[in-house]
Amino acid sequence: MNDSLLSTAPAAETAQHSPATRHDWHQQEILELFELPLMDLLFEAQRVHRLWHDPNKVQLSQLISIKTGGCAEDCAYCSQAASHQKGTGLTATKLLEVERVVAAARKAKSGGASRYCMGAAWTSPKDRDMETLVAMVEGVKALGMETCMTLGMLTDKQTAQLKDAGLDYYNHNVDTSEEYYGEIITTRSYQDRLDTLARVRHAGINVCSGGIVGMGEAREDRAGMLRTLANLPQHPESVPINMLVAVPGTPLENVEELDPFEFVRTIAVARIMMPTSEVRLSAGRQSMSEELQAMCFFAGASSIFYGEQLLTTPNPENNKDLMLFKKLGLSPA
Ligand code: SAM
Ligand code: DTB
Ligand code: SF4
Repeated sequence: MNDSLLSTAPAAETAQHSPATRHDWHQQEILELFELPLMDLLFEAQRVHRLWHDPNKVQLSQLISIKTGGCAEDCAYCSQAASHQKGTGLTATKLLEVERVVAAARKAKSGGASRYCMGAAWTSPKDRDMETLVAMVEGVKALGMETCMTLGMLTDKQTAQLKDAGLDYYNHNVDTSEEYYGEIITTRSYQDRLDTLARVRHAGINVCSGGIVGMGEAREDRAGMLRTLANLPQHPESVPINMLVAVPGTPLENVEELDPFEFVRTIAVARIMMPTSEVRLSAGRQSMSEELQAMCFFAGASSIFYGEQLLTTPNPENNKDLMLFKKLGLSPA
């Protein structure tokens, strides 16, 4: 269906500079999108989605935690902050060996993932770790997979080293609105995050940046987070929208659950505001029904985290996802 439209859709790189991508969003008009009757919002999101994406394809990214726990930051949602580990009981690990990471990537590729995303519980990498990180990027790339890393803040030199190694994407989330940010993280500022994103963009690495919803924030904050992302000089190529995984022992363990329709609305508004980006239905799928996930795809989600583990928490098994894809007529991009 819709083959003629799809075959003429411009490549996402070209589209980034098309008039369809706006960078001057106002809070009020974003809130007006959120307030639309759900059917109108979904219809508009799906219309925009079809201009730039194949509606029946979903990109699969797989995660690995290359260094777990013991993190000096205090992100309230995170199981890996050293200050929450007494409560979460998580065991910290050292940086994994390159061979182990490449072997796990090979397995992810044979399971169907096209991008491998390596995450470390760091404020920022140490220079002494760069050689290992570079070898990981080279090893995973050599398998023919896209590479992504999320390591915290980077210096210019580290960014250049990762670019030279062939890193395709760098993930660094703004997490929430500038206004709500201080309720969630006190150890580094919103501006620190924007600076890292600018550094990654400047180095010519694709940007992956999104955030988390369901952390007790208001709709204004969800709108504000999307405003920050869409008003960057260039939209992030990937926008992960995470539903909070409320990990026991973290300060957010008892936060009130977000209404699932509000989650769908957030995906739809992200799709409308950043039409050419990949919008990723990210953490939280383990506790979502198939129907809710299907609604997220209709709202414009074009990608998921695939594989039975996220970083420290579970994700649906491959078979379960593949069965859902079959029921919905979706296929991996
Ligand atoms: N330490 C690095 C950093 O924070 O930049 C990289 C890894 S960190 C775990 C990557 C992202 O995962 C966070 O920015 C957050 O958006 C997401 N995340 C972490 N814990 C989560 C949770 N419990 N639920 C949903 N998303 C989570
Ligand atoms: C992102 O936005 N979500 C991923 C990835 N980027 C690094 C991480 C989700 C983590 C969920 C909680 C956990 O497994 O620890
Ligand atoms: Fe550390 Fe990243 Fe977790 Fe924050 S989200 S505590 S920076 S691992």
